[in-house]
Amino acid sequence: SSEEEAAKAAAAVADTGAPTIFDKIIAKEIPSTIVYEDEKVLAFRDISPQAPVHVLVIPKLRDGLTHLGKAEEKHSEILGWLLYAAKVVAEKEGILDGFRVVINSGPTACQSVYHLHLHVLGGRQMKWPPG
Ligand code: IU
Repeated sequence: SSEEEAAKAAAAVADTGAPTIFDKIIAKEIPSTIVYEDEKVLAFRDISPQAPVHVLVIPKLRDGLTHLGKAEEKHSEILGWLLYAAKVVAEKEGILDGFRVVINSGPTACQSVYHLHLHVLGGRQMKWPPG
C-alpha cells in the first residue's frame, strides 16, 4: 500500500546512522537530568514526559543499534543490561509496583531518535492497548 511505501521511505531517511542528540547528552554537551549512570548506560528524564515518571535508558555506545530492529546476537549483553537498568531506574523512582518499558523501533512505531532507547514510564495508571 502507499502507507507501507511511505513508512519504508521514512525508515530509509531516519535510520542513517548519523550521530543523534543523544551523543551530545552522553557527552554532557547538552544538559539532562540524569537518573542513573554506569559504564555502559545512561538514564535521563525525557524532555517531554508522557507520565509522572518518564526516563530514557540508552547505551553509551550505540554500536549500530539505531533501533531494536538492528539488533544482532552480539548485542544481547547490552540489551540485557539496558533492561536491568530499566528495573533499577523503576526502583529508584519508586514505581516498582507498576511501570512500563517501551521501545519504539522504526518510523511506523513513531521512533524519532535513532539511537536505541528504552522508555521507562510510570507514576500513573497505564492503559492498554497503547496508541
Ligand atoms: P522515540 O521513541 O524515538 O519517539 O523517543 C524519543 C524520545 O526522546 C521522545 O520521548 C523525546 O521527548 C525524547 N527527547 C529528549 O528527551 N530529549 C531530546 O533532546 C530529544 C528527544 I530531540
